[in-house]
Amino acid sequence: MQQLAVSTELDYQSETYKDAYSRINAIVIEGEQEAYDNYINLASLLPNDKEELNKLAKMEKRHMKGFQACGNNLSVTPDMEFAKEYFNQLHQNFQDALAEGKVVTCLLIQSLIIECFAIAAYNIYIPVADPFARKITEGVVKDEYTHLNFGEEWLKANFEDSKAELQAANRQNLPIVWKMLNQVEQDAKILAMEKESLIEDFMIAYGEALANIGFSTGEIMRMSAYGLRP
Ligand code: Y39
Ligand code: FE
Ligand code: FE
Ligand code: FE
Repeated sequence: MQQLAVSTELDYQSETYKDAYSRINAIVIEGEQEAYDNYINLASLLPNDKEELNKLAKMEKRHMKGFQACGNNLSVTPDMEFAKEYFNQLHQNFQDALAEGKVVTCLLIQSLIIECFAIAAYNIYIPVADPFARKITEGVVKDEYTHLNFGEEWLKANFEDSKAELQAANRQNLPIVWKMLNQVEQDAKILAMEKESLIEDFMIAYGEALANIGFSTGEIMRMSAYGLRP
């Protein structure tokens, strides 16, 4: 599926664009803030990787500031209340796993699912973003691959012990991502981001991650379509 470069047809100053941006921009800002919190919390579960995880957390904080600047640049006030609600379920599931010391579930939620969601969203956004936001997002998406890689490497090194928990956590959390995508479909479309492209890019990134960790093709097919209702 190809996304045409329609950026020249977009009016970044129109009320329609700015209204949709107030929610998408807020989601991204809230997501980056939650990613920061999640890596700080992961550092407490994984003392051996504390330094690395604190570094990833710092990157997320920088991303958040970058996206706040993107909203500012368009004179958009992000709807943070909407965004907090938007992340509520994934947030709760991460907190529950954290309280039980379930590091594998925490890694699946943040370093696989949320990072792949970010990678898909940012790659689809870059060609249609305003020039200021495009530059910021190009820098950010490179970091997200580093974050995804951290999760992949850790889970690969602990694959046999993690496998069952990964499958359970996938079952619990992947349907939430599809629901989240459906929730922003209309706003994303106004920004010239098609849901089908987002799903496709997510599936590619997530499937590759599961393969790198050690899952078979059959397992990946079952896992990545779980809860998908287009
Ligand atoms: O690791 C990260 O930086 C992830 C927090 C950021 C997630 C961003 C979520 C983007 C969803 C946007 C949906 C637009 C259609
Ligand atoms: Fe296509
Ligand atoms: Fe980030
Ligand atoms: Fe990240």
